[in-house]
Amino acid sequence: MNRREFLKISAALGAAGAVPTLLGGCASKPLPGTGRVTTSPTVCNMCFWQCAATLYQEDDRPWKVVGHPDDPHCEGRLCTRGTGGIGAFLDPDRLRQPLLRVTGGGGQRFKPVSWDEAFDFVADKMEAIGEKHGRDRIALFSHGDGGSHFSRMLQAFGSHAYAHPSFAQCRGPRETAFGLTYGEGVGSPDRTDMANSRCIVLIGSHIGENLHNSQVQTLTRALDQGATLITVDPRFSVAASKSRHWLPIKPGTDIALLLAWTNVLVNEDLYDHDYVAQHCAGFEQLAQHVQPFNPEWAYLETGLDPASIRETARAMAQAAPATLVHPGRHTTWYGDDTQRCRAIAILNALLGSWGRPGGFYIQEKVDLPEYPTPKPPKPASDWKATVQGDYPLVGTGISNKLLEHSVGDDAFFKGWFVYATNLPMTLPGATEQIAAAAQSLDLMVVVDTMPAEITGFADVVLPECTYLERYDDLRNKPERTPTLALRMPAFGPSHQTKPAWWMAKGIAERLGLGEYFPWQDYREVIDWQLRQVGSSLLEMEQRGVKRFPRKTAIYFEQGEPVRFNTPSGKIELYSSLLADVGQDPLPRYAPPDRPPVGYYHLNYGRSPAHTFGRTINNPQLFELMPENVVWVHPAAAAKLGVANGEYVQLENPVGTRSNRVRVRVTQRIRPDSVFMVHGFGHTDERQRLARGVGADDAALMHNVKLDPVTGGTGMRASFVTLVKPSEVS
Ligand SMILES: Nc1nc2c(c(=O)[nH]1)N[C@H]1C(S)=C(S)[C@@H](COP(=O)(O)OP(=O)(O)OC[C@H]3O[C@@H](n4cnc5c(=O)[nH]c(N)nc54)[C@H](O)[C@@H]3O)O[C@H]1N2
Ligand SMILES: Nc1nc2c(c(=O)[nH]1)N[C@H]1C(S)=C(S)[C@@H](COP(=O)(O)OP(=O)(O)OC[C@H]3O[C@@H](n4cnc5c(=O)[nH]c(N)nc54)[C@H](O)[C@@H]3O)O[C@H]1N2
Ligand code: SF4
Ligand SMILES: [Mo]
Repeated sequence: MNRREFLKISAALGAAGAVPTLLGGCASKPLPGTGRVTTSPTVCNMCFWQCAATLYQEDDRPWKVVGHPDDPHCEGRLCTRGTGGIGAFLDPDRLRQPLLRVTGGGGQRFKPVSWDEAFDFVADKMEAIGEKHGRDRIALFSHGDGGSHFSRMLQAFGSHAYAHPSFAQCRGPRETAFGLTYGEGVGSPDRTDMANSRCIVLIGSHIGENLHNSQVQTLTRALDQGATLITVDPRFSVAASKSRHWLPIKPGTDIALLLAWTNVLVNEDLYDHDYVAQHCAGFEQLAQHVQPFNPEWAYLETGLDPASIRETARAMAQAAPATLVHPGRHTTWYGDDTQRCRAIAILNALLGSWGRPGGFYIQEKVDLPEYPTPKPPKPASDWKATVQGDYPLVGTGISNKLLEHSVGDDAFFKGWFVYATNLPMTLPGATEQIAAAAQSLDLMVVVDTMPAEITGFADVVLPECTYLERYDDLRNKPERTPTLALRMPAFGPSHQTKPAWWMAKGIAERLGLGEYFPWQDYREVIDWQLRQVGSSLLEMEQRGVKRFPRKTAIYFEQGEPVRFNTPSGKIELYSSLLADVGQDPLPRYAPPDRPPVGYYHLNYGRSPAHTFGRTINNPQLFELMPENVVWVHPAAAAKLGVANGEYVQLENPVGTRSNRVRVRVTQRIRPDSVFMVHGFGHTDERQRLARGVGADDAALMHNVKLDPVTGGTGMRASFVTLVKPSEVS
C-alpha cells in the first residue's frame, strides 16, 4: 500500500477566484505617493544575496520595495526580482493554512487543520521515530533563513543531520577547493574585489543573467573603469557580449584550459615570484605537472585557438595582482568540479590575487553573540560517518546523500523536515527517489510559502508567512564592511500563516524542549543581540542597516607574514589533504562524456527575471517572463527541422520528455548544445500561473556525475534531443 501518494493540494484548499494577472489596475487609483506613506525595513528574500530594503506602504496598501542606500549588498538598488517582492506577498496561490494528509474514502487527501493539531501530529510522530529507531534519525533539508530554527529544534531533539542544496547542488566544490588551497572558502556574498579589478575572468559565471546585485554593479563599475573582461562560456552570454575576449569553450573542458593557462604563466615566467615564494607551497610540483599541457594540447580538448589562450594568459598577468579569476558560484557541473575549482584557486595564487586589491579581499562580519540557550544533547551516533563517510573532507550535509539514506525500510533516516527548498526541481533527476523516500519515511514535514512540488509528498504542510510579514535572524554576513540588517514585518501574517521561529518553538514545546526557545517573541532575541553590540531593536527598526568599523585589514599588509589555515600554513598549490584521501593533489583533466548522435549537451542558467522555480508564479515576475525557451543553434535547428518560435519537447536518452517549450534559434549557442533557464515546468496545479509553462531541466538530468571530493551532483553531463512539433504530445 502507498504510504504516501503524490498529492496536489486541492483547489478547494487555496484561494478561489480568477487566475492572477496584472497586480491591481491603474484605472481610478490616486497617484502613488499622494496618500499616507509609511515605511519599514526588510531584507529581500527573493534570492539569497539578501539585499537590505525599505518597504513602502500607502494608506496601508503595499506600494513598492526599494534598496537601502547604506547596504553593501545592493548599494541602494534592488534587482528586477527584488522589486517583485510584493508579488510574493500578494500571490493568491500562497499556502494559507496547515494541511494534514489523511487517508479514507479510497484515497488520500490534504485536510486543513489547526496549528495545534498539526504540531501534535508532528510531535507524536517524532517521539515514535525516537522510540523505534533513535532520536538521531530525522534529517533537515533547508535553504532559507528560517532553517536555523528547525535546526535548533531538531538538535535539541537529538537529530543533527542538516543539508542545504546550496552545497551539493551549488557552491560545495568551490568552497571545498578554496578551503583546501587557502584554508578558507569564498563565502557569500563572494569576497571578490571586482570594483578594483583591472582584469576579470569569468568561467561560466554568467553575471548579468546571474543577477546577484552588488556583484553586477561592481562588474559594471570595473568595466566602466576599463577593466579587461575575459569570458569562457560555450554560450554567448550577456557577460560574453561585454567582453574583450570570448572563449566559446567545448562544454566540460575547462580544466584543460586552466592547465594551459597555468602552463603559460609558468613557462613564460609570468607568475608573481614574490607572492609565490612568500605564501605558496608546492610550486615545483605544479610547474612540473603542467608541462605537458600547453595551449596546443588544450586546443584539441577545448577547441580554443592556442594564440588566444596565450594572449588571455598574458592579459591576466599584465593586470596582476588586480586580476580576478572569478571562482564561480554554481559549480556542480561535470563531476570534476572540485578539481576545476582548485585549478581556478591555483591560477589566482600564481597571479597573487588572494588578499590583494582587485582580487579577493578579506571578509569580516559583526561579532554578534548568540542568544544564550542550553547546549543540545550529544547525538546518539555520527550520522556523517554513516551517510557520507566516503567524503571525509566535507563538513556539511550532502543533500543527495541524505536522500539516498532515506529510501528503503533499512534506511538510516525515518523523518524529514524540508524548509524552503523544492527538492524535486532542485536535486537533479531525483523525483523518483524522492517518491521512494516518501514511501519509506515515517514522517515528512514541509514548510513552504507556496504549494511547491515537494509539498505533494508531505504528511504535514506548514505554511510560512512571506518575508514581508516576519522577523528573521539579523543579517550578519562576512563582507567588506561589517554590517547588520533587519528584516521586520510590514504586515501581520496573512491567512493562518506563521513565521518559522514560531513553528519550531511550538513543536519544541510539545516535545518538552521549550527551554531551547526561552523567549515569547523572536523580537526579544534580536533586541538582546543588538544590545550586545551597542544597538537595539528600536534603533534598527528605524534605520534598517547599521555599519560597524572593521577590526582587521581588508588586504594583506605588504611584507607581513600570513598563516593560512592549511596543514602547511601556506597556500597549497599541491594539496596535501587531497593526497591524504587518495584524490589528485594537482588538478587532472579527463575529457567529459560527449552526446550520443542526435543529442545535445543540456545547458542551463538563470534569467534576470526569476530565481529558480520560486518566483515563476509571482504575478509581477511572471508577467516579465512567463515561460522559458530553448536556445538552439541554426545548424542544429536545420538538422532537427525545427524553426524559431515553434514548440517542441525535449527528450533525454532514457526517454524522459519535458513539457512543450518554445524554440529560439540563435547563433549565441554552440551547435553541440542547447540552453534553457532553470525553474520552469512546474507541475503542481495550485501554482496557477506557473503550472505547465516551460520545461524543467532537473527532470531531464539522467547522467548525474558525482564529484568524488564533495559528493556534489555534476548536472551538466546530460543530453537531450528535440522532438519535432508534429510529434509533440
Ligand atoms: N537572476 C538570477 N540570479 C541568480 C540566481 C537566480 O535564480 N536568478 N541564482 C543564484 C545562485 S543560487 C547561483 S548559484 C548563481 C549561479 O550563477 P553562476 O555561478 O553564474 O552559474 P554558472 O553555472 O557558472 O553559469 C551558467 C553559465 O555557464 C555556462 N556554461 C555551461 N557549461 C559550461 C562549461 O562547460 N564551461 C563553461 N566555462 N561555461 C559553461 C552557461 O552557458 C551559462 O552561461 O546565480 C545566482 N544568481
Ligand atoms: N536543474 C537544476 N537544478 C538546480 C539548479 C539549476 O540551475 N538547475 N541550481 C542549483 C542551485 S545553484 C541552487 S542554490 C539550488 C536552489 O534550490 P532551492 O533552494 O530548492 O530553490 P527553489 O527551487 O526555488 O525552492 C525554494 C522553495 O522555497 C520556497 N520559499 C520561498 N520563500 C520562502 C519562505 O520565505 N519561507 C519558506 N518556508 N519557503 C519559501 C519556494 O516556494 C520554493 O518551494 O538549486 C540547485 N538545483
Ligand atoms: S539580488 Fe535581487 S532578488 Fe537577490 S536579494 Fe538582492 S534584490 Fe533581492
Ligand atoms: Mo546556487
